[in-house]
Amino acid sequence: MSLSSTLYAKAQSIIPGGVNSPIRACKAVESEPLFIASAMGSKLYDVDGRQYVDYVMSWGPMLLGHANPRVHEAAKAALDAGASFGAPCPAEVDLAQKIVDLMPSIEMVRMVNSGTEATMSALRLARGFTGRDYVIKFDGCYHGHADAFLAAAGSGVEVQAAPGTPGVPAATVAHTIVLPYNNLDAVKEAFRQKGKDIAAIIVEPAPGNMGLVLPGPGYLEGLRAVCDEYGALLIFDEVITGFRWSLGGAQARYGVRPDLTTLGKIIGAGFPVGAYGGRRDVMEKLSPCGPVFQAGTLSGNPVAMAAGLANLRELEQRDYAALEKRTGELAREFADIVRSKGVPVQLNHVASAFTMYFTEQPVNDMAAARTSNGKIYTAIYKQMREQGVYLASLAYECTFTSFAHSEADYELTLNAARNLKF
Ligand code: KE4
Repeated sequence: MSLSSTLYAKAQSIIPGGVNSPIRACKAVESEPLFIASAMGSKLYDVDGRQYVDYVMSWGPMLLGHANPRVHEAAKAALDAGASFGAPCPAEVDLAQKIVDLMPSIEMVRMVNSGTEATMSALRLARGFTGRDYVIKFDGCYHGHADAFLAAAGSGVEVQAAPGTPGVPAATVAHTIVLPYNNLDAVKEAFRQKGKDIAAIIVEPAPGNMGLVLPGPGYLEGLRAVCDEYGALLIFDEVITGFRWSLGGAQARYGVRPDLTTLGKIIGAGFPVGAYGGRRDVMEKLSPCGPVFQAGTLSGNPVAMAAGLANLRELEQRDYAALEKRTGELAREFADIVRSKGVPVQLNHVASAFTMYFTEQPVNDMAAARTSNGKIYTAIYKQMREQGVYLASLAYECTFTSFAHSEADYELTLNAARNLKF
């Protein structure tokens, strides 16, 4: 019995499902989780000493690769000065300044401890600023596990959502409107029905939680325009896309300016950091300068701030265009290999993220993503992991490369793909 299996058996007796986040249980791909001992660059090393080329990269944070020396040096130096002060520290100001410099739509920013906290707080702020209760989100977009976002699309006519999980009262999602992504008419209709009561639209500008889906031509611009028309706020959830789509995130790449942006993952370089920021007039509604309450014991943690700042400073030196080009080549070759085995593949790729869907139809929303053959994905996941390639344990996630992935990694990956059997 492998040490991973032994640990998993023990973990399941004292941690629900043996994991601290459900996706890590690998249930969707009919596998047991691997327990990881260490990570370096593009590699993971499990407790049984096996090496994997990692395309999960901690679900997004590790764009530089694991254990980047500059990031670790900064975190260790900060740790030696003390783990948490419960008071402001210079590193919070430095990281805030770096975020403001890199994302001009963010005039002010508040640090929190996760993407969930960031989106939950941004929604409260939008509601407090506008005095309105409704929020529009999109089917297949994930904004963390705050109750208001755990909503399933309502019936076709009634825009009101239903709870997406037990434990969320219907009342909590009564003001959540769930619409199909990439469908501007649906958004305009919702605003025709509820326009003056809608506080915000929250959207992953290019969703990564359906797998990767790209905004159609004019879609994000259309969301911007309808928010302006009705006085609602546009919130870009850039927890995945922030600093990955470009140094300025998806908003810089697509040229659409949100009113608020939520961030996470990369800004913490693997440490627990989230953030939300945007228009000064909106952010100044936040306590203590305004009436909207939000707080957090470890927000702006000095070690996490130091790591995040070192991460962004390092990323400023990196060649995003080259990584995008190389990632596209890998993705296209991987897809061609799978197609050569008789499997239909739709490939969506941007920057250092891609997703293959095993379906005949293009995938530009969750309904299309659901037509992808899950059994094919599970077969690929299992066979690639057997050959030392670590893919996302859920089909509706992105495959992430990093600045640490090498030609040898890509060659190993494609050789493993050539061995796939369906
Ligand atoms: P966290 O609370 O997990 O830090 O962030 C929530 C979140 C918010 N917004 C977007 C666009 C996100 O993708 C996420 C979290 N992403 C998932 C994977 N796609 C986290 C993985 C997990 O839950 O373990």
